[in-house]
Amino acid sequence: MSQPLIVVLGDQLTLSLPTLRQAPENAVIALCEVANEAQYVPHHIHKIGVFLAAMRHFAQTLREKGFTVHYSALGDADNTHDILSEAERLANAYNCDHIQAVRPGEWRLWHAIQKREDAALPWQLFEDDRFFTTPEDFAQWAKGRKQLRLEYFYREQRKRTGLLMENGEPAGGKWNFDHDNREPLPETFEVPRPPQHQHDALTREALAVAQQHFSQHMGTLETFNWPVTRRQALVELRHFLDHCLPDFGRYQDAISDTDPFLFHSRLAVAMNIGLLSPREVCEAATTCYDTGSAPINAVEGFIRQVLGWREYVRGLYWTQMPNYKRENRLGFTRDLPAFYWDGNTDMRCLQRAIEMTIDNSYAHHIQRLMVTGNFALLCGVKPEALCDWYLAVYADACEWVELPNTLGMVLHADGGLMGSKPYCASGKYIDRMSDHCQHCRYSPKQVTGAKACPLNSLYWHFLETHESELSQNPRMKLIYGSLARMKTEKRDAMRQQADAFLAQLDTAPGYGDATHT
Ligand code: DLZ
Repeated sequence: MSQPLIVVLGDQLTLSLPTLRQAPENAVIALCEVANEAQYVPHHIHKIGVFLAAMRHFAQTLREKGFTVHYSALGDADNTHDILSEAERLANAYNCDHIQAVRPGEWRLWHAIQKREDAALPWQLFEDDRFFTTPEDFAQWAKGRKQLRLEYFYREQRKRTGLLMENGEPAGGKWNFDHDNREPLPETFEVPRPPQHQHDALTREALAVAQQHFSQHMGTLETFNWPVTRRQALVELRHFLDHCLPDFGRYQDAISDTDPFLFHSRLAVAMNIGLLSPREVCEAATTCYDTGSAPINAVEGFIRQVLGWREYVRGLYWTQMPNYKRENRLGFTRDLPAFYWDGNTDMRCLQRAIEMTIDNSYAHHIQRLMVTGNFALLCGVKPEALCDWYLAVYADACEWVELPNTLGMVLHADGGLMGSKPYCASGKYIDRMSDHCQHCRYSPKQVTGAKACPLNSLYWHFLETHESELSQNPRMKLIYGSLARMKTEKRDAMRQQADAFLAQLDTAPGYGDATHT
């Protein structure tokens, strides 16, 4: 009788997984902790802690449900420390005749499994149906389109799912409430405190293993506070709906010098490893609009992120890989500045975004896009280096979501496939949307001179450097008009200022050293 070994990967911790739904009685379920997955980029220690603790809890849940489970722990003497070979070793040990898995979250693993087609032990891959759309759905939608704009994809998903729809029309009378979602924070404000998740014996054990093997990675486990069970994930969801969602919209783009989470959801970690389903999250949010506990701009902004953006970047990833990862249309060559690993810079916005990242393995999307992302874009950091950094440092970063966001959205390295223009900004933007500048030694009002915010000259330097690729973009015409009207002496001075800054950045200690583990 046929007997499968069913591999459940670290980001597939969902009981309704297709392989588990139809598992025969004799199936052996394998979860494999392997060193390769923690080290192929130097993941933040919280991220490793999340995966190890959540996988251990999920194995326990599966056993309680009556499944036969093999758990390969990092400390096992016979662990091969590679997912595929570990699965094959276990399949042989249990006399299984084939291996089943759900599409992995990374092309790298998917491709490695495809290459095993002719192996003695065949692999059978199932589609991951935990998303609203499949890669095939996205490919169908993308067929024949020159540009793959989120807005049209998102509207189609709203219609298809009926989420935030009223009699076939968008709830609130509009598809998009972005205009209402750009308020900076008031001078004084109170943010909800995130729930504190208790560490039970299994979590403590998993964190001790992470500490034992990966203590040199970014971060310290003293501040670890991520949900690692379904129950804890539901607590996070309830907290977001009750305390954050009502103000999530208006302050969606705001940045604070003191608070890392503001009104953001912290749900991506739980969603991306499978502890929450995007559908239940979206349905819960729309209920808040239906019952009047959250306004339309907040709920629409949130649904746009989960039903729109999250599905869109995943579709893009699967339809564009593997070439997407090699894209570098603006020809960036700079290494990642060393301070991305320790926050040791006197640019306050970058320092705080990186310190918060080190503390929590988290930064909200505007910090990722407009602070660490914008600086890398203006300096021309090579996509590979920046993508690896984002993948390593954020607990929610799986490649399917991280890569398009970093390479396409942040670095505009895909030639505008996903973003109609680069998200470049000067110090003025940071000053408008945050309270960083009042704590900074640089002034956002000055473009040249010792006190000038480096972002200002870098901004114009970026536009000048990439004039041939960007100046014909209709959304950039206005800014290139300003550049053209600028006096030559002013342009020269800005260029010199930016060049001097970039030269000292390149010679800073640790520059170009990629071994920050
Ligand atoms: C990120 C991560 C880590 C740190 N460790 C493991 C692991 O030990 N076992 C595992 O199955 N997955 C791990 N992951 C997640 C993987 O790197 C990868 O993102 C997914 O397996 C792709 O589906």
